[in-house]
Order: sequence, then structure tokens, then C-alpha cells
Amino acid sequence: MSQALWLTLQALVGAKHVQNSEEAVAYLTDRQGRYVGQVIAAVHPANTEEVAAVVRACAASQTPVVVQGGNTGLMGGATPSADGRAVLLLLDRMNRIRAVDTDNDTLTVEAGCILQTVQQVAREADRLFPLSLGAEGSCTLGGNLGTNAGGTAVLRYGNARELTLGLEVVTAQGEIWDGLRGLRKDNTGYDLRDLFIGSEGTLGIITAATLKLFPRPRAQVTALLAFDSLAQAVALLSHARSGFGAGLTAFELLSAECLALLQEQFPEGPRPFKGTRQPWFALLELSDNHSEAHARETFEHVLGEAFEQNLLADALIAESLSQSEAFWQLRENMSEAQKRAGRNMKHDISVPISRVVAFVADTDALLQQHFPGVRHYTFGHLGDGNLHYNVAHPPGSTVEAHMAHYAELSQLVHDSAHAHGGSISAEHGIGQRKVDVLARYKSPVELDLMRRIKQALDPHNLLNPGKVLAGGQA
Ligand code: S2G
Ligand code: ZN
Repeated sequence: MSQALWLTLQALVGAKHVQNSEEAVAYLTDRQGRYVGQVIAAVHPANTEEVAAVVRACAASQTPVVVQGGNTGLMGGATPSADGRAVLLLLDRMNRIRAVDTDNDTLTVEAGCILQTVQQVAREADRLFPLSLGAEGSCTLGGNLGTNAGGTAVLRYGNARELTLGLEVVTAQGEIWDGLRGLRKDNTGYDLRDLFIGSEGTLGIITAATLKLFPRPRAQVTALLAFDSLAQAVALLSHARSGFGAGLTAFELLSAECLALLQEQFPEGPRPFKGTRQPWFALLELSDNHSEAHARETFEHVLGEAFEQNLLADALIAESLSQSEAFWQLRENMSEAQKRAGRNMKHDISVPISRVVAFVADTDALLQQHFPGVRHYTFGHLGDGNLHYNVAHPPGSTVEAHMAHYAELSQLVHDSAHAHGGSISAEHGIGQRKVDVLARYKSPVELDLMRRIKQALDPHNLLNPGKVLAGGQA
């Protein structure tokens, strides 16, 4: 069967665009090296019609299809299983910019476009496409939409879902849904677009999207702030929200341990607040549509009030673009800094902002009680209530010994987030990493509704089986 399918796939996309597992090895391991898959074939279709034809051929032979963008995900959502039954669909050749409409402020791109390219195309049209995250140099728009990616500008612009107006999707049956409408208002039946976004390739294959474009800010002011407590940082966030309004673009938290790790792993990087003992820091950014002078005046006014109200301990305002970029580089180096220091237990939780302080205090205490000495690296998108609550091995222990407790320790973290009214996955999705724990935090009604949607759209469980919802592997 797989030989016949192999030949069919070659006929559909061209022999040189069909690879076996050995040739496709680079695509078969997830970014963190946790999952290794096997495939019947890895195919690189040139366009949506070829994607649809490949899906129809796989459906005819009941062959699972796993779609992959830039392979930058952290939950193993785009890695096929080791049973070798699936076809891996790689959208790297589908990277066309289909339309730029500055009057409608929309941009239509194919799923294989690298996020950084989409940002660049928007810039060249004197617009902003605001989705921004550490992996933007290699992640693709399709993957961003598949996981409803967040990143550092959610505070002002929202997740990938809020940035998307239309979609083109290939269904599990190999039909093409052309929903590439650039409409900001369209109330005509169920919202299929928002259903497919965030479904991680399990309901349909996103092949193109019509995205919102925004005015490019005339000026931005970035500062690195120091706090005597997390509660003070949360209070400052609230003050900045009311002072900056929609101009508040980012509020990224870093613990002192994170700052120390960054300086240890990137000794050539900036060493802000050298010698101070504050436990918490944050990167604050204001975007302004008037002028540099207006931005600066607003920023200094709001910060002056904050100092008067003792809402922060210290502030470094970037005096130049390069200093602002250095502050951002500090934040974006967090992933690499952790990687250089050795694997740790990553958590991508969200809680209501009003519960952040309690969540961190309770969970830190809980972990120290059960796993004395573990090291906390807590950072992330405080403005969205989304923390990367990462935990590294205690001094004197090893990564292997520490990671052996992943399930137990992560359950404590996830239970704590749940107890504080939060989520076990704020932006990274479920993938295969969290499939087995999802049922612990979702009601039977919610799980059953999701299963019924999956059953309706992909009754043979051929699209990315084993991801998001438990059941079946591919
Ligand atoms: C970020 C990266 C994941 C991690 O930097 O915002 O999404 O925990 C994270 O390193
Ligand atoms: Zn993040």
C-alpha cells in the first residue's frame, strides 16, 4: 500500500519533492529533541491544489497526514509518531505573498511564509504586522496560526487569532475551503476561521491567510524596570495600562534568576542594574503614533507618577534604538540561555493577572517542599497573565535526574495554575506533550464537544492523530 501511495505522491508533487524518512530526517525530530518520528513519505507540495490532492490520496488509503511549518513548536505537535504510518506535509514551498492591500490594511500570505518575512513585507508597505516571538526567523505563518501563537505583542494586538481575517484550508477530505476574506465584519454562520486557528493541524490544513495590518508606530520607548516585589510589578502594569492606554505594547517579566542566567550565558550582553538586589525586572514598551517627543513626554510622565507612588524601584530608559534592541535581545535570549544551561522543565501557564503573585508564591513554595533546591526561571508575558514558569535541576543534581520527575513536578505546577483559575497552555498549545494531561483540566462536557467537532471534520482521525485530543497515533 505504501509503495502505491509513494508513487502516487511522486506523480502529484514531483519525485524530487517526495522524501523518505532518511532524506527527511531533519523534519522528524522536534525542536527540543524530545520526539523522533518516522514516515511513509515527507512531501513538499507547491500549492494548495497539490496539498488537496495529497490529502485526497492519503484519505483514499486511510493514511494519516501530519502538517509541519518551521518545526519550532515546543509541544511536539508537528512531529509524526514513530510508527511510520503517516505522510508528513511540509509547506516550505508555499511561501508566496498573494496580496498586499494597504487600503484595507490586509496582507494575504501562504502558510509556508517565515514570520520574519511577513513582518518585512508589512514594513515595506509602511505597515506593521505585530506578531513577534523568539523563533520568528524560522517559524512559519501556518505554524503560528496552527497554534494560535502569542509572543510579545499580544498585550496590544492579541494572539494570532485576533490578527487573522480570513483563511484558506484543506479539509480532511481534501476539499479546499477558500475563506480568504479581508472583512472585519462577517456574521454568516459558524466562525470556521477561529475554529481552525489553534487546532494544530487536527481539523484542517491551513494553506493561506488574510492578515490584519496595523499603522507603524511613529515612535517607541523601551525601558527596563526593577521591582522590589512581583506585586509591585503587577501594580506598575496596571498603572501603565491606564497611563499609556492602547500605546502599551509589551510588558515582559524577568526574575533576578533569569537576569543572572542571561548574564552568565551571554557575558557580552548588557548587564543592567549591576549590583542591585531587586528580585524582579520587566521590559516595558510604549508605542506612539504621534512623535518621538510625544512618546518620550508620555513615558516620562507615567513613569514619574509611578515613582511617586512607589510602583517601581528603578528604571533604565533606552536612550537609543540600539539600547532598546539590546534590552529586547536580553528578553529574546531567554530560550537560548536556558538551552545553553541545560534542559529544564518548561511550563507555559496563564492565570488572571490578579492571581499572578499568589500563583508564583504558592507554586514556588510547593515545589521547594516536594523538590527542594530546584531552581526557578520565571519570565514572560506578564501583560497577558502568561508566565513561562520553568524549573531547572537543583545544584549538585543532574538534568537527567531532574527530568525524571517531569510528570510529577509539572502536575504540581499545572494543578496550581488550575487552582488559580488558569490554563496549562497559554500559547504553546497541547501538541503531543500535553495530550495526556488535558483531560485533568477540561470538563467532560468540554472534552466531548471537542471530540464531536473532531469527529465531524475528521471522522477517520487522519489529520495529525495523537495531537491535542488523545486517541490514535501517527
Ligand atoms: C518565550 C519560549 C519558551 C521557553 O520566550 O516567550 O515562549 O519557555 C517562550 O523558553
Ligand atoms: Zn512565550
